[in-house]
Amino acid sequence: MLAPRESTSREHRRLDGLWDFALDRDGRGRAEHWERGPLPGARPMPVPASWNDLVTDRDEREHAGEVWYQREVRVPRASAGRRTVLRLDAATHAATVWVDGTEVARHEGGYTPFEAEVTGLVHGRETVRVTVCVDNRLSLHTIPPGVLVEEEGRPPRQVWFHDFENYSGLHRPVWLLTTPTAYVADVVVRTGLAGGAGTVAYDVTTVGEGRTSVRLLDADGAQVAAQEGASGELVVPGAVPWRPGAAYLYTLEVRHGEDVYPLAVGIRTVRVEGARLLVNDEPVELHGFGMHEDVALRGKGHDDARMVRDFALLRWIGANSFRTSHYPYAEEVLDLADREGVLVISETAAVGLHLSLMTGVTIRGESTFGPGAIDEVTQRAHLQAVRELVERDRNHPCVIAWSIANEPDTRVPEARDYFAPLFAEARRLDPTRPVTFANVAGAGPDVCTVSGLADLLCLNRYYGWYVDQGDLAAAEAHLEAELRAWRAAYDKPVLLSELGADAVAGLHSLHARMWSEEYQRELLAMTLRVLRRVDGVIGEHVWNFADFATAQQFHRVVGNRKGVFTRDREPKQVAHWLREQWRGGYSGGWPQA
Ligand code: GCB
Repeated sequence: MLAPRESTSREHRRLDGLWDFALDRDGRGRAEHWERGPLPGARPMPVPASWNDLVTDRDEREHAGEVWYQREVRVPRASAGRRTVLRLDAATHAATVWVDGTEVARHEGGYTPFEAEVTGLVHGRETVRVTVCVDNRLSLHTIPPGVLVEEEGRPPRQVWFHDFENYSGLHRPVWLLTTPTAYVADVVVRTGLAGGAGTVAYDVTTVGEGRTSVRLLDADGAQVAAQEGASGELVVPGAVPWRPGAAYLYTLEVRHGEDVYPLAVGIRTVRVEGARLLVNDEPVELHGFGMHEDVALRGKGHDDARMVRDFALLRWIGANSFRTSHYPYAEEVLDLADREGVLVISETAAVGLHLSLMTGVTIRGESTFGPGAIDEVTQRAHLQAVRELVERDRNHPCVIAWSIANEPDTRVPEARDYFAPLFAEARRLDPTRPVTFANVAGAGPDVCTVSGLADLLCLNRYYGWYVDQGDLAAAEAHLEAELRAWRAAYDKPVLLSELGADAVAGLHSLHARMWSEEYQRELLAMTLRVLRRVDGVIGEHVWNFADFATAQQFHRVVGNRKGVFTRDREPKQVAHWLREQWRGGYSGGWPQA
């Protein structure tokens, strides 16, 4: 689905700001048709934002069920004779949308956009009422999965299998878009580089009568190639490639009839060859983070200020990449990564497909895949999540790989049956990028049934934290042995996609004991030293960029403290050390005192 882009033919209005909000504690809203009139007992709620940390009542914060958003929208005068679309960039986790009481959209999946054409409903109107019902409940059939625990005399309680807060709401912008009635519906580009020339193969989907053409403009706006027709290939002699750390963006101006859609294009290639990851045929190392869209008060609500600070810190510390752990991030984030030359592994929201980790709720003997657990209904939702991710993000030069899931239980043969169609679908939709998943501790090369499907091996490992606790010498030996076992089993690049230690900012220990800032630094130093010794390891994504909110657990100190930065984006001690490694070139030694 095309991201909203203004042009001479497209007018876009962001419907951000305060909406009316009602928390449907008794589940009455649908039966009482709250979409037909003003919401009962409405209070103000900002969009985009999670609602959870903006309410003061603890039971409300824990509410598992539906919440309602509503606002009046002034219909743009310019919409007459044009197509009008209502687009929601993210409603977490499922939503139904009405315009003046008429249902226009339903969507499942909390981190991908959806839209509805509302031309007929806004025609001739000055204002319309938009109502959105958002459901935060997770089940074994949703991505991500969860379980609703219902007990006599208590409100239902949501349990989930992933390690971050189950924030909910309208997390990203809501738009009212107008386009001509004949319009560009989709564009797919694939770029190549050969003998100093760049190629941009394009495929445009259109609706309505009109001529289709494309022009490619360089960063100064000068035309470098042009062609008629809905598909073809542009050749750019002397193309400036998009490189990590040195992004160069062209604009593909796509025209159909009166409609103009501008798409940022970076000309680059990515592929895996043996145990190397190549961008523009040059081997790249990945140094960066698993991140989260998470900040105080807003929760998972997109915030340009947070985003800009996060990218500034990535640059400050010398990181060149991140994984969108554990869900597709806002498109604004990918746009900025395109501009900054940051490499991104884009991940679906399939986190927690491992029922014996994390929760304390026992489901079907804790075997993850099969009837009554993660089954073919879940797999259908997961397939849809893969499709929506690839279809949304495939034109971004920053995206160098697709991650199908985080830490599924891949020790069992059923996992391979479950995952094979998901890998196949990602490759069918995009044969140009490596496909991967983040492998969980315990599913080593001898037992993992899914790694053979991946082009790039992403391993999440916590030697020195969850295992070999406080014993970095043992951790060092065990990590190295495991990495060597992977390399012996597969001729594929290995990325340590998670490593880290919790550190409560301000907690110090001369002897570097667990939870101190010193221990976090020493664990990272040990891990990076091992990584540099093992051939075929292409880098590390430290867990996590910043501290983040989680469910309450005995091993969480008001959230996960593995951040290299605090939740308000200030550095812990380890940040300064990492900066020396990443910006100065890795020394391989222990940090200087
Ligand atoms: C993991 C998960 C991540 C957790 C992290 C931790 O393996 O992928 O979501 O937050 O460990 O800190 O336990």
